[in-house]
Amino acid sequence: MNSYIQETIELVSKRNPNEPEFLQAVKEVLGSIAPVIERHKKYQAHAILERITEPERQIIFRVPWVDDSGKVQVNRGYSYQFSSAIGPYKGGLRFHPTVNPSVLKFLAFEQVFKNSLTTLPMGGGKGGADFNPKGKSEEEVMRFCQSFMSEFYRYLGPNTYIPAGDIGVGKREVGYFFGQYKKLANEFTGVFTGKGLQWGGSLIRPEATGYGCVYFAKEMLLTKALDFKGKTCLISGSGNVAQYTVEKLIEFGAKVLTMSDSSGFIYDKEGIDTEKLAWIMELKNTRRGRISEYVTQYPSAEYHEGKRPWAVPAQCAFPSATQNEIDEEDAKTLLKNGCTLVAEGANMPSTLEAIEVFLNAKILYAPSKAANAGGVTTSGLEMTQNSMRLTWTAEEVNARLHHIMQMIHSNVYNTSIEYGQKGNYLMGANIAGFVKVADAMIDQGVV
Ligand code: NDP
Ligand code: 2IT
Repeated sequence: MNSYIQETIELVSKRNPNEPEFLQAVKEVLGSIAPVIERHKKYQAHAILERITEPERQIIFRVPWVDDSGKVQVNRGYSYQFSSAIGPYKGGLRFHPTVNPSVLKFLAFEQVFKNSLTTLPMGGGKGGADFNPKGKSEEEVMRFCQSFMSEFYRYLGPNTYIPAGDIGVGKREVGYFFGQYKKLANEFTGVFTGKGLQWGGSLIRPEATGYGCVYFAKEMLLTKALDFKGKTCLISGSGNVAQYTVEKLIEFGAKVLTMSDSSGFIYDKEGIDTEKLAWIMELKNTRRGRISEYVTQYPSAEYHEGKRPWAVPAQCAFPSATQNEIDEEDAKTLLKNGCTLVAEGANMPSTLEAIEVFLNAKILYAPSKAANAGGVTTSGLEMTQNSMRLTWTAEEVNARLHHIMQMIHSNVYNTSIEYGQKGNYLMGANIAGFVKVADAMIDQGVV
């Protein structure tokens, strides 16, 4: 490995002990950009790697709230403002009991390069709390969001930091955040994305990550003169990203076999069709139920408790739940069963070892920062509409999203060719995302 990269990885490991996810993301990015670091000595001369791996600002705060029984609860809130080299901090908020500095730093770090790929002017950030929304009442969720925002609002602004949703944060939570922000800041500005459609949200933002992931995968198939018709697909997760990935895959003629949640997965041999998907959306978005209920409604399907879907034979996989959900064994199983396309809807769903398996097999492997960039892209389009004080139609937003996903694909693909590894989307995405941010940092001096 290049010695500058090696030294930086050692520095990051020493500086950030006990942060395995963050270190994993740093290794994933730095491990594939050696060709550009060697070609352009300016990046080492300007200490870009040391700077780009250190967040510009990190804030940890107390979030006290009162539960329905009158008991005071305390959670921990975080804000990671990683890079503002090419725009204001932009990225989602995650509410999940596993949230900690390592998880949010990996997400914020990845977001920097993802946002760079979108072609839009957005820096990278991420935030959240170790709060578990599952099983909480509407009132508890609202009180928690308001308490979170009572501190978090200081760091926001339409030109400073514009959050959105992620795991455990959707339309409902963004509504409560926005209401509290508006009250505290006394201004109605486009400070969040993923807002309700009646008050500044963009059409197609809910669909954008899933649709974008399928658009990207379609471009990959096109490089081999293939399409989705009749292709069997595995999807993990059943939240925002998974639902709209399934919707678009059905539209493109694919056969969707699985969906999951953190308790297990369902396998429907006949395929999840539009009607079944509508039932799942109602189950998940309105009733907030478990995916296991699917087999009560559709008894010919199977439910596998405590398992992930990767052992079901299929041609394509769309991990859309969480980080490190595909390990080396899972990757080998997927390949053995004939999988030739993996497009990551979730952030960093494949371990470093699993990625190695995909790259060695030269299958169509789309890393998350390229494949799931459609969500933040459409957030960027929401910001544009808010700034212009107008709203585009669904057709217009969808066309722009589709076009940008095609541009991201060609940028990533052409970069992989430029650096001698045609079809290595990991290298292409990391180099293309890196160069724009690194060059902006050099232009702006040591800040
Ligand atoms: P949601 O909260 O809507 O859904 C998350 C889904 O993943 C649920 O089915 C959930 O199951 C499952 N899940 C969460 N944690 C785990 C876990 N530890 N093990 C197994 N399953 C789990 O989140 P999103 O759909 O928004 O996010 C999914 C992924 O996509 C995340 O990696 C996120 O960072 C990424 N992403 C999201 C974007 C967006 O616009 N929303 C944009 C780009 C990436 P359960 O209900 O049981 O917890
Ligand atoms: O990981 C991500 O890109 C997101 N959760 C969406 C971020 C955003 O600002 O829309």
